[in-house]
Amino acid sequence: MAGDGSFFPEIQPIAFAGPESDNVLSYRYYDADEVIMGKKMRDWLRFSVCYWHTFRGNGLDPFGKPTINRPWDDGTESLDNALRRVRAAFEFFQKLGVDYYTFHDVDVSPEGATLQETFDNLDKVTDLMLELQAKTGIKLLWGTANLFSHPRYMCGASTNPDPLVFARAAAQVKKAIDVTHKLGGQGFVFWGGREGYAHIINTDMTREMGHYAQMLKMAVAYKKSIGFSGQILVEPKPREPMKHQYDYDAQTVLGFLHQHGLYDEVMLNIEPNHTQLAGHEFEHDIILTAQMGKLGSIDANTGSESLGWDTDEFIVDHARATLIAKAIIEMGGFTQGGLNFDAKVRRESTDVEDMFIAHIASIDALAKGLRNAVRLLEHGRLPAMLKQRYAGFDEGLGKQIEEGNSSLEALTQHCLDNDTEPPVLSGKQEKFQAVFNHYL
Ligand code: XLS
Ligand code: NI
Ligand code: NI
Repeated sequence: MAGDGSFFPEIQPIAFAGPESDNVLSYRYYDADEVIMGKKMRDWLRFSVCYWHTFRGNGLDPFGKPTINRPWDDGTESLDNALRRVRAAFEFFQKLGVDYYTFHDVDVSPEGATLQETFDNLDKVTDLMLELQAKTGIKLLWGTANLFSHPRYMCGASTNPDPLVFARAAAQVKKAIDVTHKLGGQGFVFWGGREGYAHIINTDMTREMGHYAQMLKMAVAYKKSIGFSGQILVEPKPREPMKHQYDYDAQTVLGFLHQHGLYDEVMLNIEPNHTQLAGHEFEHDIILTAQMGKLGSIDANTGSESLGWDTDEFIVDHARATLIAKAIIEMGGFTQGGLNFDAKVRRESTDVEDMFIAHIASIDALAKGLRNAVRLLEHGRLPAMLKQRYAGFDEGLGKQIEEGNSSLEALTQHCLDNDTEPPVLSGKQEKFQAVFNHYL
């Protein structure tokens, strides 16, 4: 084990035990090295544990104090505590059997009295992370800079009205890209929690968005200058903490990237709980970006229909997991992204084993989703039904429209020459839903 195996003495490495297993500390559907549709399950799903919830979450909520105390964490911001936490984290990743993890700079290492001291701390902690990566084979999916917790960022980081705050954010981004590169990370995420506003009356939106685009351009330029080959990602979210956030949803971000000439440089990291907050259904932004070739990675979580905030719950629903897996397979799998559990145990789930059970249950749901999606796609019935629905665009008049070879005049003439109402074609939603359920 990564450390001396002493952080989780009660937990054995989690193994595949098959669908009949009633052991919640085993996998029923996730058999990492099993090849399905030409790829190992681990390579289709590329599971990742996030550091912030799983190793820094303590159950604090706006109404109550922390509920969760971990035996390896003494609650201080000392370097020793940070280093011990890293050892616990790697043992957790290893026992769970995931290949990847993600982190913010401030999750892993304490901020110092000066910027230089903060950088030095991060160097020391990432040295240990690099050592444990080499020892365990666990890899960094992506890194990021936390540009939202510190009070200096209360009015935004890249969109702050004060250029000195922008500069400070830039320094933090540069360092976070440096350590991500050092650790061989496959991506770098921008989640703009404070990039938005609390009231429009004191906000110049177009200036702020322009500044944000400049930050992304600097990151792209810097990435190229140091030979960092990971993807730069933006993670949309419509609100929380700000009342309005600029990266509202996937379509908004894609339009923003286009506007600023960043479309080909930046991918999207989609979190379904954020998609739900934007008023869409869970799967909407994943399917949209997957089809457009812009789905870089997924923050695998879900919200509660009855709650209006980012509850970051683990996905356990097989239908939803199947929709995600289908989108991943249809885009040919991830290249540098994965399924990152940006999810937390409930504040009432205070046992150490709950950390394992939560991840195992979600890994298994997504693995079941993958198996379902493979059957659905290999069987071909649902894809054929979908293709049939649009068959009119495969030939003749439809093809001319789709390929841009028609005009209002030509179509008017066509309608006058064939002056009858188009036939009524059923949308067949219930049939599609019924067939989809065959594969769950
Ligand atoms: C918060 C975000 C955050 C990002 C990383 O809602 O999901 O956790 O994934 O900064
Ligand atoms: Ni996220
Ligand atoms: Ni979130």
